[in-house]
Amino acid sequence: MIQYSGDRNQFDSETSDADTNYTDVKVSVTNESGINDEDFNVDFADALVTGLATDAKSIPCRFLYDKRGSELFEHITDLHEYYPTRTETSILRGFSAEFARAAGAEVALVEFGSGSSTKTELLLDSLGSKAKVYVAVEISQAALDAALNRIQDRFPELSTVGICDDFNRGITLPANIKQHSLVGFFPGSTIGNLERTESIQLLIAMRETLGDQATLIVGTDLVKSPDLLIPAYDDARGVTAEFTRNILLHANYAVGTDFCVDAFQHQVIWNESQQRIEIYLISLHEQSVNFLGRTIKLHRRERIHIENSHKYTIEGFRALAKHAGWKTKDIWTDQHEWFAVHELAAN
Ligand code: AVI
Repeated sequence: MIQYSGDRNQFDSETSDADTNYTDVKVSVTNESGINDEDFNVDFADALVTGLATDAKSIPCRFLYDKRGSELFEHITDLHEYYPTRTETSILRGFSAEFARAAGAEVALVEFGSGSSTKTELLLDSLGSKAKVYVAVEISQAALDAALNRIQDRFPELSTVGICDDFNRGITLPANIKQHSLVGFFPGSTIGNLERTESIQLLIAMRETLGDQATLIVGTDLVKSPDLLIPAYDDARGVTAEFTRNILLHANYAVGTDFCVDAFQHQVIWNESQQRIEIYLISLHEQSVNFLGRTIKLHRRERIHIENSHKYTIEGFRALAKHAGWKTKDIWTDQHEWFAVHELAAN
């Protein structure tokens, strides 16, 4: 954790009730970053202190998703070059009727990292009256509220539960949903943004959360030619570049860094041996970044690693799921075999 040299509650300790009328005074407490305490993100600050201190600089990709980042990601999913969303959606359209026929009579659907919950509607549509409860686990409160309002309007009979948390942390489900058949839903190839060992840990945690009788539906992007992969992460209109660079604006806002965003270029690499897309921000010239009393120097062409997006073969992902204690059941894929939807069973 970060050690703060300043006293973050200095204002409180130096001011007494006797000399201040609090009802008339609007107090804005700032810390050493110059940012209001309520906006300051300690977790992000911690990650920047660690990630920028070494030669191999990095910022964790979870910080891509502030309000602007989430909006930009929604744009990415509509881009022609970004095939995963529309491909997975078409697979789910074909698969959901078959899945619903085989599902139990009373289903509780638990979605991890639900975002806008768009794909969920396909499953809920097919499940019809079998769907009793929808639990959405999402780190962004705004995204969670908007999605649950929309789902509730479309499916008025369904009980909805929102859990605003990071699904990587281990989620506790409401006790009363255990009476239903539990179906976990983890679409979008979000699992690809984790390292392989982290993916195994997450799949183990999901099995613990969902219980012995659960089913888990996971979407994974498949290994394919870099001719398709690179443009998917480096589109002609530059939306993905803006999405990546927005992480620096997020840092400026939430931690008080002074990143000059225009001095960084988005770079995408296909790492063949690791079977993953790697995204970096490259410093266009020698520069320094200041925050929390530190100065970080960057050479010309020095890069900051922002994100990995692992691609799996069908067999590779099934082996990983088995390693995490899941039984592998059906797999659905598209005609080009660009994307796969896996059905896993806890028992
Ligand atoms: C959220 N995640 C699955 C996306 C991906 O494809 O790895 C994030 C992304 N980054 C750039 N474009 C999309």
